[in-house]
Amino acid sequence: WQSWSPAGLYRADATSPRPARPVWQTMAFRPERPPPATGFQGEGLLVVDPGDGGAVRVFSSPDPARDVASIRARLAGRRILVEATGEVHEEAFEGDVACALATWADGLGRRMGAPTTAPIGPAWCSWYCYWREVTAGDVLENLDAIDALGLDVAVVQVDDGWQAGLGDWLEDSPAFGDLADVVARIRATGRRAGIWLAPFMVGERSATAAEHPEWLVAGADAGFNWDQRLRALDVTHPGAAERLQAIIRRLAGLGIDYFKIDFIYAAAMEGGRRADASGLDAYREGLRLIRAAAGPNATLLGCGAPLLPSVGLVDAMRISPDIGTHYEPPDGDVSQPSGRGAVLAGRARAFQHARLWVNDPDCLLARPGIERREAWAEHVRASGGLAVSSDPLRALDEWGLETTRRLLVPSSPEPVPPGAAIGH
Ligand code: 9PG
Repeated sequence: WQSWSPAGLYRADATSPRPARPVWQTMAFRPERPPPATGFQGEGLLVVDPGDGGAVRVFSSPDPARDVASIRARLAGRRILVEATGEVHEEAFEGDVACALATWADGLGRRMGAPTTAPIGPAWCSWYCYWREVTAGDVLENLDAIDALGLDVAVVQVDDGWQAGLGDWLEDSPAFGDLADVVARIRATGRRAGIWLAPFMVGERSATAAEHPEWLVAGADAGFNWDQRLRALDVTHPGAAERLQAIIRRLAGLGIDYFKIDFIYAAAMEGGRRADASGLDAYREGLRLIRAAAGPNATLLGCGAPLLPSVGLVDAMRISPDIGTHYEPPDGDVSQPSGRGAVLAGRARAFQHARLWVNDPDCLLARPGIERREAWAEHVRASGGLAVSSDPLRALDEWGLETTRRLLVPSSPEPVPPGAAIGH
C-alpha cells in the first residue's frame, strides 16, 4: 500500500508479512484492509510466477488514482486462487518476475503521467543522527563539514524536529532555533534547502486540532506517534486547503524547494469529509494543492505515501520502511525500521525507479555502529535512486567517509537492470 509496507517474493505456500501490532496495520499497512490470517494480500498489484517457465501473471488495478483493489491469493491444492475487492486486470508476461514488473510499470508510468526522471540529489538529511532533537546548530555543523570534507551534497534537508507541533507547521520550535536562518545559510553555500513535514497529519494535542476540529476527517484514526493520537487533515475543507497551501508557501518563501512530505497516507484514509470525495480523490487533491503552492520546479519526495495513487504527482518516493541501526526489526515486523525490512521492500520495488518516480531507498548510514553497514551501502548504491547521507559527518571513520564520498552521486536517470533476486 504505502512506502513502509512490506513487499517481496514468496513461495506459494508462505504467508506475506503481517503487522505485529494493531497500530502498525494503520501506520505501515493499509488501514482499512486487514489481511486474512494466511496467504497473500497485495494492494493494487500481485504477481504470480507459475515457476515452470510459463508466463508470469500480473494482476493489477487499471486506474489506481481511482481505486486500488485488495488482491488476495491463496494456495488451494495445486492451484492459486486470486480474488480482489475491485476491478483488476490480468496480464501475462514472458520472462521472469522482475521483467514482468518492469514492463508493467512502464505502462503505468505512461498512463499516469510519471514525471521524466531528471537526476535528484545527492543530499544530506538530519533524521538518522539527530532524530527529533535536531537543532539549527546541528545542521550548520554538518553544513560546515560538507564543505570541509569536500562532499558532493546538492540538497541539505532538515527533518522532523523543526516544527512547533504536529499539525502546527506555520511556526518553528524554539528548541530547534531559527529555521529561516538555517535555510539562508544552506543557500549561501550554493545548495538547495529541503524540509520534512507531515502535511496531512494532525496531532490530537496540536493547536490546529483544538482550533479547527472541522478540518479533520471524521472517524479517521491515523495512528499514534509523537506521544499522541493522530488525526487526518480533510483537504476538501476550504479552510484546511488554504492553511495547507499557506504552510507550503511560507516554507517556499524561505527558499526551500525540496519537500519530504511524510505520513501522507493520512490524507487517503476513509472517513467523513466536507466534500463528497473518496479517500483517493482527497489524497490526490492534497498533493495537487502542495504542488501548486511549492511551484513546478520544487522537488516533492513522498514518504509514508500510498504508492500507486501517487504516480504522476511526486518526483521521488520512499519505497521501503526506515533503515535502522539494527538489522532485525522490532517484534520481527519488516514494516518497522531495520536493515532487513528496508532491503526486502527496496529490492522488491527496485523496478519502480525511473519508471514511476526516482526511488528513495532511504538514507545511507555509513558510521560505525550501523549493523551490516557494508551491505546497506551496497543496497543504496545499487538502487540507482536518491543518495542521501544521514550521518553526523564528523563521526565517520575512514571506511564511512570513503563510502559516503563514493555513494553521494545524483540519482540515475535510467531504470536499474534487475540485479539481486527480489526474494529472501
Ligand atoms: C521522522 C521520520 C523520518 C523517516 C520517515 C518517518 O510509525 N511510526 O511511529 C513511524 C515513525 C517514524 C517513521 C515512520 C513511522 O519514519 O520514514 O525517514 O522522516 O518519519 O519522524
